[in-house]
Amino acid sequence: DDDAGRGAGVALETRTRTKRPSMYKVLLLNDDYTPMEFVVGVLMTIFHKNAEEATRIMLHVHQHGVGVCGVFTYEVAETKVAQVMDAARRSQHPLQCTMEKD
Ligand code: TYC
Repeated sequence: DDDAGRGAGVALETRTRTKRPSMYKVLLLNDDYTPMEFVVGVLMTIFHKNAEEATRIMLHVHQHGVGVCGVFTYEVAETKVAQVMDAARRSQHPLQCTMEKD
């Protein structure tokens, strides 16, 4: 006895619902004390920028007060912020880093 095309035992298909994750900008804030070279180092090591791009972002922050280091999913952005804040604290620099929804 076969099923003769009635579909016995075949799981019903369910619709795959995909949704793109919200993205978050990681921002660096200017201050009067953190050395420019330290900020460039942070941008190179934590955000994988080359020396030219890191310098461009650092100078933008220095001149405008705030600048974007990158745009990431929530968990990645949170980790980047924590890594920057930890590096700043360990070096006793007042550098601040935050995130905001894109
Ligand atoms: N303004 C700092 C200085 O003159 C440099 C600096 C740039 C600090 C960017 C923080 O996010 C920053 N040494």
